[in-house]
Amino acid sequence: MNRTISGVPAKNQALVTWVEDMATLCQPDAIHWCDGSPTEYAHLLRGMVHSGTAMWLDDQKRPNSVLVRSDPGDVARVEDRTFICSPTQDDAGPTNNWKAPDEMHGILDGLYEGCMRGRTLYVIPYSMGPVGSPIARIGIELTDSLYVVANMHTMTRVGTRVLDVMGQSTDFVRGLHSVGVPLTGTEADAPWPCNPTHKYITHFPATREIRSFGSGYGGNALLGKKCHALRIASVQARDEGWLAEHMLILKLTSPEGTVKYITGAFPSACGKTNLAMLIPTIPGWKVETIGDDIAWMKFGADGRLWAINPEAGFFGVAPGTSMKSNPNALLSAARNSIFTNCAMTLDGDVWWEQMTDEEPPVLTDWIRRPWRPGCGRPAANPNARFTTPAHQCPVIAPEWEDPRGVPISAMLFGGRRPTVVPLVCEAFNWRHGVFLGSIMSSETTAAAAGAVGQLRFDPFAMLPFCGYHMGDYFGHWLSMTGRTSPSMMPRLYYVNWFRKGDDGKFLWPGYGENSRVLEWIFRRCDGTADAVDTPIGRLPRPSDLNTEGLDLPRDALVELLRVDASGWLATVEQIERHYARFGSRLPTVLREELAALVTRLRGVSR
Ligand code: GTP
Ligand code: SPV
Ligand code: MN
Repeated sequence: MNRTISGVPAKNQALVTWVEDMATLCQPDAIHWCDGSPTEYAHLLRGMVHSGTAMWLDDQKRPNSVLVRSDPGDVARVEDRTFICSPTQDDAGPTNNWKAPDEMHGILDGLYEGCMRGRTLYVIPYSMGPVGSPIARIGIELTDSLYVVANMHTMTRVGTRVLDVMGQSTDFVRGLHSVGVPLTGTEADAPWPCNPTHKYITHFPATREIRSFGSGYGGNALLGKKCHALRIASVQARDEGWLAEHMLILKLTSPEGTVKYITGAFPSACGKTNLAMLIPTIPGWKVETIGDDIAWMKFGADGRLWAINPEAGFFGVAPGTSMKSNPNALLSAARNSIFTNCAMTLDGDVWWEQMTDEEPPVLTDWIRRPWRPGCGRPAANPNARFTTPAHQCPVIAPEWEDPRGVPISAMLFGGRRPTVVPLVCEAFNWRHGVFLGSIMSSETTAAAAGAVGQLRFDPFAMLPFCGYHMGDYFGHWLSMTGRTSPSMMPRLYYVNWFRKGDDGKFLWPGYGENSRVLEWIFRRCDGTADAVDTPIGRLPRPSDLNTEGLDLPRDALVELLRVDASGWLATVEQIERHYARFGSRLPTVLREELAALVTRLRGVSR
């Protein structure tokens, strides 16, 4: 077939052959090799506007930015259509959907056949992590979605320099993505093409392949993010002795000028972006951002764990982001950004719930309908997002792209827990901390399709992202401490910004006030803050937290730091059922930790 080719094809023989094979299968009209240049990005945006996928925002208010409205049926990750196709079902474990690799390839090949007719196949060479860094990894995404290419430009490092580093190597992750809507006749393309009946987000960890079909949204389609940097990378990390985690990375500087780096695992839409760029309410403290969603961590020669952010941009939750809650996120997205499923103001800017104190009198909502305050529907989709270059963040740390990464002093685990879990709790030691990570649970959010607000276990915030058996994953975490001396390991903390009072309101003000908890953690790492041993871990007393200037009733703080022994005992049965899913692959030390917790709790509640 006569197919136009634009851009500069790679010299890498394995890559060229694979691209040809995939083009033979998908039958695009044209192939474009992405160079990652600003010219290319400008061309992508113009193309999206031309096809009706995107609209320019007002150039004074939001320079070089567009608003994209997706199909209303394609607005979030689809966990029930996500598969880990490891050679055996046991390798995928009980928390992942599984199909045998051959069977899945058979299904997908049927769907991919001719799926790009009438479209262009874009070849995106990308690096997760600074190009050429020893920790960075290369992937190639093939896609027929302009929206995906434009987002990958911001979220990863794309282009010719990646191909240069790659040389003739065959060690790269192969990702194939299609929206699954061939253009066969003369009909106009949909503004947001996606396949209404077939959606598959599939991973083949053994061969480092990703196949995604039918959706164009976020983690379903931007394959560098969850598919590569978490699901495939978690398997590589297991095999090679490192960690690929759903974690923010922040830099915390004390008034004395001492620096510590902290990571935090929170489930989707549970506060990573907010914590990563918070403005402390306590004087003299400073938070700077390294990453807001993913951390890759390896041991350095010094025995410490060093983390890099494999991404180059933020794909941040828009609703709730305001100059009060997270000014740094809003300022990051002031220009050069792609807004997806936000509402639009009359003067050509974006808006979403809680962006401003007063709601605009009239808007166009995310489904292009007129919207007025009080009309009973949200103006923006609850999973509306902004795609923004990380370097635009006013508090991005100067070392955020350091190829060596940053050394980690503490790791946080947290989720949305209206009851039981206190504001903060320090693990007694590494294995107790791994226990806490393994029993993390949180209310579901709009980041994934399905019901919102349902409590589920989400160990290490990795439930939808772990590419292998979760029981083995716990074992991998436990094994980390054997790779260095215990004093080199980060301290582990369970935090909860989301505990609610009897009135159903959050007890803790959150956001910038979370710096008070960060201060305590910082001082614990330095050995200068006190804690009391409780059955669940080490907790600050109210007087151990810096509460100067905090507008919070004393009984609220007492409640936030109360160990609810009967509440914990009431969850033990659920934890046992959660653990039972992992069968013989559950490390015995975790069962021992649970038994020890029960003994300690019974001791106090007697
Ligand atoms: P993903 O990008 O989906 O992985 O999410 P994320 O963890 O980065 O979530 P993000 O920081 O964007 O927060 C999502 C929601 O949590 C927003 O609606 C915030 O308003 C809310 N949120 C964040 N921090 C806090 C907090 O400290 N307290 C309360 N009550 N809400 C918070
Ligand atoms: C998440 O859901 O955790 C996200 C957004 O960070 S997505 O890229 O869609 O996975
Ligand atoms: Mn995420």
